[in-house]
Amino acid sequence: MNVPMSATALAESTPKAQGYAMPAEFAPHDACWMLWPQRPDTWRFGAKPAQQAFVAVATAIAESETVYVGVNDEQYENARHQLPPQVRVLELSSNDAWMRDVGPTFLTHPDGRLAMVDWQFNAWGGLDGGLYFPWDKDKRIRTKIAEMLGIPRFVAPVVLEGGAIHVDGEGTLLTTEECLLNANRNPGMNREAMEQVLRDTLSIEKVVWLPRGCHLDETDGHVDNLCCFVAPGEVVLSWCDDETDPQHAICREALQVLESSTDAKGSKLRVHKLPQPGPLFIEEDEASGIDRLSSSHPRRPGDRMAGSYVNFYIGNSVVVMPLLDPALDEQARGVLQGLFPDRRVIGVPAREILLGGGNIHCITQQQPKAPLS
Ligand code: KQY
Repeated sequence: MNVPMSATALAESTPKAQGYAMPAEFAPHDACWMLWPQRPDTWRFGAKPAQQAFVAVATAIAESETVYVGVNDEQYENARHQLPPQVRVLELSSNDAWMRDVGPTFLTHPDGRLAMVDWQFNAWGGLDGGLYFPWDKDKRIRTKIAEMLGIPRFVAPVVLEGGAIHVDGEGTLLTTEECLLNANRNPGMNREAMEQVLRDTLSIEKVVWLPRGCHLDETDGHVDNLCCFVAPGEVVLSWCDDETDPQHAICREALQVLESSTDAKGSKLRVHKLPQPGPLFIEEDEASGIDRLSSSHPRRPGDRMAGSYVNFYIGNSVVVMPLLDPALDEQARGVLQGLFPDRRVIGVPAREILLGGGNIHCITQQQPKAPLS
């Protein structure tokens, strides 16, 4: 019987109807999925410095779970050589390296089964503000992973990237209006219609809508760069004290929403603040190493980058956080260590990842442990 490789459109049957739900990132994992950076219009100097940063991230995560890195064939030997032996390298074509967004949103069933959601993908905005063209290989990644794992794939009718959502695993989802309701993702869709899709797909009950994501975030405000759950009922929010910085108003707005929201269980949310690094700008010598193509987002000297310590990955026994600003790295590490007393917080130099427009959370995707596996 060929059930595992089935693809189901939400109109036929929903994950919720079948008993699946999306677990929180802090629930146990079986593995973490990543991709290998190589395109020279995203990553400077032929992606060599970014590859070193990805190796450091994969190595840190591999301390507590299996890490798979998908690589285009022409980079297979190089990736295999650079990554340590405990990291599993496999051929998996992609247009770039943002597994959070092009990879599966995994679901688990109380009886131990695993499934995934296959969202629509248009490279963060399609031909209206999207980040590159084409994105055909990215679009096939979820199907290929479903085949590899032999799990059902639910095809959702909305454009959504994994970095646009966070869940607490107890019925609450955090997102931004700026991204999910953007005309370049889901034109004409309102909150109610989107909430219905999220309920049916992820089995959540309550959506907390933040108005906007980080200032100048090229993803149109992914929540994973601004705010995330660290435990049920607790979130960490990137925080900027400088009233002259446009990020300040965004943080205040988000804080107001969070402090006046309750989660799916009716409990008030506790908000922890994490300092914002920088502001950080692309340097002349950094931009000079990046190819400028008309088919991709320009990365120019002086452009402000949406740096944030919130863009970290929660592994089974580690938290892997970006190091972005020597003046604040240690303070941010201390905050995170306090929030995750049972995990070791590992800082990885991550400016090279930020130069590509995202960070550690954006390049990783957890595969949860199915409850009875
Ligand atoms: O925020 C994320 N999840 C991904 C950032 C992708 C940036 C593409 N250049």
